[in-house]
Amino acid sequence: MAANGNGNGARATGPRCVALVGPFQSGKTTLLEAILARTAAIPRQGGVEAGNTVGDASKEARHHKMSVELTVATTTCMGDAYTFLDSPGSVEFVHDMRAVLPAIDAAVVVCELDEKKIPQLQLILRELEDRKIPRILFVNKIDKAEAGVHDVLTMLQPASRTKLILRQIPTFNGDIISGFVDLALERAFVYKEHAASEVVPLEGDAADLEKTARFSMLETLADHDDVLMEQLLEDIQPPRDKVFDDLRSELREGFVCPVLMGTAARANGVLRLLKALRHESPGIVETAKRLGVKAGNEALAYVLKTLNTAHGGKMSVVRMLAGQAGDGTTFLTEDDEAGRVAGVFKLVGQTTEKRGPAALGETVAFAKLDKAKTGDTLTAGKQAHAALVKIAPYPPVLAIAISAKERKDDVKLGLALSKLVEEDPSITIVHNPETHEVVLWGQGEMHLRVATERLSDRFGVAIERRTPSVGYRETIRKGIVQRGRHKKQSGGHGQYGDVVLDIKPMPRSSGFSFEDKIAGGVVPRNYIPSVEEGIIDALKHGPLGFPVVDLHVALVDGSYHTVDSSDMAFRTAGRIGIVEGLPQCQPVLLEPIHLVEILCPTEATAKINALMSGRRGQILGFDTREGWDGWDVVRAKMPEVEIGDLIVEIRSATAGAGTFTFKFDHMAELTGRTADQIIAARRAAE
Ligand SMILES: Nc1nc2c(ncn2[C@@H]2O[C@H](COP(=O)(O)OP(=O)(O)O)[C@@H](O)[C@H]2O)c(=O)[nH]1
Ligand SMILES: [Mg+2]
Repeated sequence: MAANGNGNGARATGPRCVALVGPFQSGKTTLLEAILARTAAIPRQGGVEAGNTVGDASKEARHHKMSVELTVATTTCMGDAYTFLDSPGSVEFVHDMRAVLPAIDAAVVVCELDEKKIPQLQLILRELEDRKIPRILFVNKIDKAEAGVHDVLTMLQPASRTKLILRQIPTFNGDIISGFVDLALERAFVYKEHAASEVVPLEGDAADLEKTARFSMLETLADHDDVLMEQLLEDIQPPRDKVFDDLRSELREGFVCPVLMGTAARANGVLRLLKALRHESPGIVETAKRLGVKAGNEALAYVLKTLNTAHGGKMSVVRMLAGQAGDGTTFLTEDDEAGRVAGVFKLVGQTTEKRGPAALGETVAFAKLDKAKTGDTLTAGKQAHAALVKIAPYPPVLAIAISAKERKDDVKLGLALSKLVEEDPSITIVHNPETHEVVLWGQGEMHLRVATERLSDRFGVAIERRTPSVGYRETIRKGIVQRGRHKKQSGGHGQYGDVVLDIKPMPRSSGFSFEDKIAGGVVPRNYIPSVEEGIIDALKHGPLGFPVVDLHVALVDGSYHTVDSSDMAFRTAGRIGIVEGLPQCQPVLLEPIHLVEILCPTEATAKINALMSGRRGQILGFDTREGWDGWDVVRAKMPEVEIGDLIVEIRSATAGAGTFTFKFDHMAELTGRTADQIIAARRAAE
């Protein structure tokens, strides 16, 4: 138990690292802007609409008017250095957020009073809860909030497994929220645009509301503090310092999640938020403890983000978890050399400023750590520290096939792709040996679009993109005995090979098997492997245009010529046997069917079921999602081709919160119009 107010000691000191997280469009980038302006890191607060924020300054972010990657900005607030990490809220870029979580002291979860965004908020809070990261909710856009004060917790609590406590209540001027009462300070404030709020007397209705709200805040705190509980029962007013101590220790212990509010766009409520961070959030000492870092002299750092700039320079944004490091420090990753630091920088978005060595707790960029990747644990010295945490990216859900527009860029593309993955491990690259496609797997449409934009903007490779091929196959429905004869007599040496093949269909997923049934040496033994090779070669491309599977071929008869027969000739004979035989075997298309599991908020389950049925899905059933109130799991079998852009529709049916995984299940025969179209398209492409 925390208890008694002195459980966690005084306020943390030293440099902090705080992530701004939350649903898409909740105002994180705007809040960062307000914080930077408030702390004089920038002269004036820019806006997302105006396209002049520190957060969304990359070419891709400006272009799409949304955050598409992590922004790092360091500022000074009341004498302490604070690095804020503005994380993209879109689920497609969520790995940028997840990757920083291990190294932060606390998260500010920016949210709105909007029912539709609750599932997304829930997803983010889950992640923070699971990783035991202290978090403060900042209810933004309070200028537009329609829900009454009393609705705040009713609406938000279902998203949080940790008890929320309302730290502030709004005050009104008519219908408009004009300020707030801080329940711990017991002080009323009136918002001033882009300036500190003004203290006003706490009186009238506000004073009554404050009493009730404060009491319920204290009641929640008392759940983990027996002394406070007794004071409340005996109607004793707890001293203000005691309340602050409890707020601090219970936040750090993960017993509560305080809720503050404001309007980032006008910098309202921002100073209070900064003060809450200053007084209540933990610092590097607690964070290192959370991560199990053994305090030593050796420098230890965690890579929050990797960036390859257009000019070829590489930057690793790190948080120092132990010791200090600067120019010339050589680092190891968990399993390799990371490189030697050549330049230490302070970051404010796109602006970099050269600085001295980085001390414990600071968040800086190191230049030239050639092999460091996002998520790596870096150690100076001879003995590499084990990886502190490895956050596996979510499995990718959408793919595109890409190629360099110009052949000469092929090698450059290869290099650029490996840098892309180093920066963003939620991208996977798969080479399809059958189709020679390079397939880029990612977290959604925008994610893949931004990835290809980066390939051209940052790495200078223009890209062409296509829908990746589906792994169709074909098989046969009936058998045949077919002769394959290759005979050429064109002066000099001729060519002669002659085989008889017994071709038979086999059950699904038996692949291909070959059998030698030659008796009496009618085909000499040394030529038989060549016959098999010829067959295998022909099966790569069946009569419908796809690889042929699930058949058995026996070599039953044949003949040879003492002079003209050769490996080559028998190879060709084997090929001819297949090419001439298969069209008579009722070839049929096979399509891959996957087992799909969709996770969605319950209110979307019916929509999801309809969506799956509409895409030739066979629903296997649905269940409540274990450990997740208000969520379901839908299971279905579905053709691969229908899964192609499934994520786009799942997200639109679930306000971005739903997701799915899939796993190959079986190949199924496909006939009729759909099959005809696929075969025709294949022919047209050849
Ligand atoms: N009314 C109002 N709008 C805001 C506020 N904060 C942000 N916005 C707007 O909300 C939208 C999303 O903001 P942004 O900071 O990009 O959200 P992010 O996706 O969380 O980074 C933008 O159009 C902002 O101008 C606020 O406090 N009040
Ligand atoms: Mg943003």
